Amino acid sequence: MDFKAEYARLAERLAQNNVDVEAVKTKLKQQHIETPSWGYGNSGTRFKVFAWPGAARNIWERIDDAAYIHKLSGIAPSIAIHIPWDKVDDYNAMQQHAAERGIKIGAVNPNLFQDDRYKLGSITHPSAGVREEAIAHMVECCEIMGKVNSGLLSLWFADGTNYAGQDSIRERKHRMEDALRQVYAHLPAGSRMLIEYKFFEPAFYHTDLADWGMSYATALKLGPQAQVLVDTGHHAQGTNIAHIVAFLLDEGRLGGFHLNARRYADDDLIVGTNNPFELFEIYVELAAAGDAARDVAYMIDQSHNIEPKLEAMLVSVLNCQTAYAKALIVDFKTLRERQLAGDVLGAHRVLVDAFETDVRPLLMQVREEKGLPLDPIAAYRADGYAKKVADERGLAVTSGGAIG
Ligand code: PSV
Ligand code: MN
Repeated sequence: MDFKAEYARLAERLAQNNVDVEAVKTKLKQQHIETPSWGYGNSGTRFKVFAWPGAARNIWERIDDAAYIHKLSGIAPSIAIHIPWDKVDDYNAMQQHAAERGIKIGAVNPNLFQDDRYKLGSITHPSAGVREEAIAHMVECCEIMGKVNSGLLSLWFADGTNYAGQDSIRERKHRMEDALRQVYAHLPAGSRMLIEYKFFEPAFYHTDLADWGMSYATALKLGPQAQVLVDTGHHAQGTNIAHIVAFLLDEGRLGGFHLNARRYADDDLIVGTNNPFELFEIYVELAAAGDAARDVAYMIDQSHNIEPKLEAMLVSVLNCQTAYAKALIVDFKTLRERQLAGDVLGAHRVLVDAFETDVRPLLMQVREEKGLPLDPIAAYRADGYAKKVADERGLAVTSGGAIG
């Protein structure tokens, strides 16, 4: 495609629509999507994990893969880690390995759901001994944050109950608050605690942090370093996530995202595949919030089952770029005028116009200015990296299922 001519036409049209194209390009160049270490290894459903040739086998290979996605996309300069999946003896070496490849270690995620002792919960467990072990693990993660220079402790709890009467919901709430208060005191200076919610699974009667309101109330009690993490897959069907995003942004408590496309439950599909308009709506709220959205962290949280790992991650990152670009080119001036005039469909039309705009020439222009491949997916497909890692790493033996 002769993108230069198309870009010139698009830039002209955007300028007529009250869009500062240079400012849009600057924002696109600063976009930052974090990829998860666990998205590079073999993972799938609880029924079956299909091994992928070349899937990363350890944190060093996961960092290599994350750096490769950053090299192609230019907007994925950090990798989230999950402890103990990514536990190492030498965290300096981990940070160094990442730095040499041009990326950083991002959010540190404690794992409070895979140990036998957590059958009845982690920090809400009826036994004080189990709760103490869970707290100690989170404190260990705060220490790791210091070692890898991470500013985010990202928390998700599988805690909840399966039957009415199984445990006291209110007491569990108090246990949760007590534990988080203790962990909060160990956060490195200037860092943040992100509190993720999920309305079901693996507990099905009640989940201790079931929705954004519960995470928000908890964050308010803890202090300004505690914020809410919105995992797009963790809502009931039909929930308006853009509304939650707008509300939390306005309250200064939107800490970050786990991005994915939810079809029925949780987080297993590539963000922006079946939900491009939903993703756009979310980015419109972020773009409209301007500086108030400055510190929001964007992280992919997906577990690919049948997709090639690297290409899936690249598509995920690029889908976020496309959605952000479309949000940035919204004619916010006309939108506001139409909103104030009560022009319901006229206002809606402004968003639809932006959503229907082909932003590929704009993204190519941005990539060219950043010295990146104009079409990262074509570059990936033409490149030998996937074949090289498949030859080197081979096909790992997998077990029956895994969390995702
Ligand atoms: C839980 O479903 C979740 O979304 C949490 O963020 C976990 O840390 C992640 O998936 C990985 O299992
Ligand atoms: Mn998540």
